[in-house]
Amino acid sequence: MTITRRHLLISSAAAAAAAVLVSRASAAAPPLAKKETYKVGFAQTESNNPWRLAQTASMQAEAEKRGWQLVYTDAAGSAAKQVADVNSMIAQGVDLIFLAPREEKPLIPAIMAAKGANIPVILLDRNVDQTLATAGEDYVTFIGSNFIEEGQRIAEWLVANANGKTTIIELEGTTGSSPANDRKKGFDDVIAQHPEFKIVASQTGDFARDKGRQVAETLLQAHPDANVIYAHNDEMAIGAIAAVEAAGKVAGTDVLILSIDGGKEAVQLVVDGKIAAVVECNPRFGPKAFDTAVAYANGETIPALILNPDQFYDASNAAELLSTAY
Ligand code: GZL
Repeated sequence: MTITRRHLLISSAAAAAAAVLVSRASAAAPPLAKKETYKVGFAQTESNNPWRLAQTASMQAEAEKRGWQLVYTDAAGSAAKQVADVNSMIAQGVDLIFLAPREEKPLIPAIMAAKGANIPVILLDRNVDQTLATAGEDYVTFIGSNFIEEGQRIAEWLVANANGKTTIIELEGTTGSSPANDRKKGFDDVIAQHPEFKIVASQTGDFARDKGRQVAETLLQAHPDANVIYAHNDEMAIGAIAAVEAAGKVAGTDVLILSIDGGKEAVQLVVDGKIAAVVECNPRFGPKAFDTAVAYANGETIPALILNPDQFYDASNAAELLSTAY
């Protein structure tokens, strides 16, 4: 029988599937040996906004402080490249990988490849589809915020403070990412319990300022009656302010702007009255991430979720807390 290219493709797919099945078979996540210092990977999603830059800076500073070698990669917005980045870290023989999975599903093969190479993975900031990978088995833990709660808190603030502004445009984060999925779920589920509120449009701005501005401009033209914009992050909220003003309206007076991240620029805009409320999502992961790796190496039990507390800012506290914003 001649071996055709089709046979080879089928056999390699079967081998990949078998590898995933095999790697999921073993119950525990790979161990981390106790060492003085480590060579660790940090696979970043992209560097397209201040939040991601702040996260990277925090990880690099912590590695520097501890004298650990950091293998840093930037996937430039591509989940496929992030998978390749993780595979390159595996090939370099890192001791552990810190991964911020850009989207919930495409990074699963990377997590399983690391497990198959006996390299532990700690998820930072973004999570993966929980039906496809399990903390404590396929990766060590997830460190980050409760994105559903972030969306809920913003919606509950709006319900309590709308003063008749109930027609909502939603600017979603990166499609397929856990913060976008969960910030939408948290917000929309609360709004659904209050029939006087209506989400008239919901579209991704990819967590980016200019895309957020463009999408907000388009949606404001389509829905001139909209008087609330809920952005899944500060960058899109700041872009939305520009769109509101380009439409000849006043942010904070004609249109309430709601956001998540709580960077200094957004909290200042709360002080200025242009953003009504923002839930913090702190990007400074370094200390907690590295402490968790050391605790894991020391044999401590690591919980499946290590949740960061998120500050809430509105006109009542923004001026007082501005200096503490990241
Ligand atoms: C949230 C993080 C999000 C931020 C955005 O943990 O993944 O990605 O909210 C960033 O600003 O792009």
